[in-house]
Amino acid sequence: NGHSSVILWFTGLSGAGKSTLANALEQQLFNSGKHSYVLDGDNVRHGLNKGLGFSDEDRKENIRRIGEVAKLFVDAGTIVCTAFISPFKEDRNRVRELVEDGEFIEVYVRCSLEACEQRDPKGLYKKARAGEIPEFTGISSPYEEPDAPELIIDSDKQTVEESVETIIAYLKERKIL
Ligand code: GGZ
Repeated sequence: NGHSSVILWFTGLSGAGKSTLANALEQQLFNSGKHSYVLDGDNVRHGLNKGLGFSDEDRKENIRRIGEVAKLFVDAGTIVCTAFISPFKEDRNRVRELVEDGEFIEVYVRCSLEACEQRDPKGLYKKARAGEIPEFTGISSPYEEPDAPELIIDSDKQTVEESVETIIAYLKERKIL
């Protein structure tokens, strides 16, 4: 329905590949002359949301603020890709309601806990299993799968390039690109 700036909201477990995918998409969009911006833990949790931890309450506030910032990007006419676990349905749906119909595109980066745990690029799952990180998503804190995401990317079956192509095709079909 003709919106040119949208929120691509990537959700999924730690290690599922949300940031990797969001950054690869941003690069691909840039190459085709379309400006976008990635919000992820690196530029949000260390700045705006410094001081928030990983309790249910803090995650909720983390997502609320990110949603508000993402809305500002949409207002400014920019495609924004957000890459946060965002484990709670209610919090994601609240962001969906912040913007116009069609402006929130939920991308579920689906990957089994087993595969994420096997990848464990930062050794966090190992620490969580050892009890060194409390409330770790998938281990000791819940992840609620989306009921009706606009897109599902099976990151343990699709390459990053294939996944980016899937998203680009969706955006073209929706006339966003
Ligand atoms: C989950 C944690 C935790 C706990 C630190 N649970 O793989 P990463 O390292 O780079 O991504 C994870 C990131 C999750 O932050 P989010 O802002 O995306 O989470 S949420 O949306 O739930 O607010 C992980 C690291 O932070 N990390 N402790 N306990 N992930």
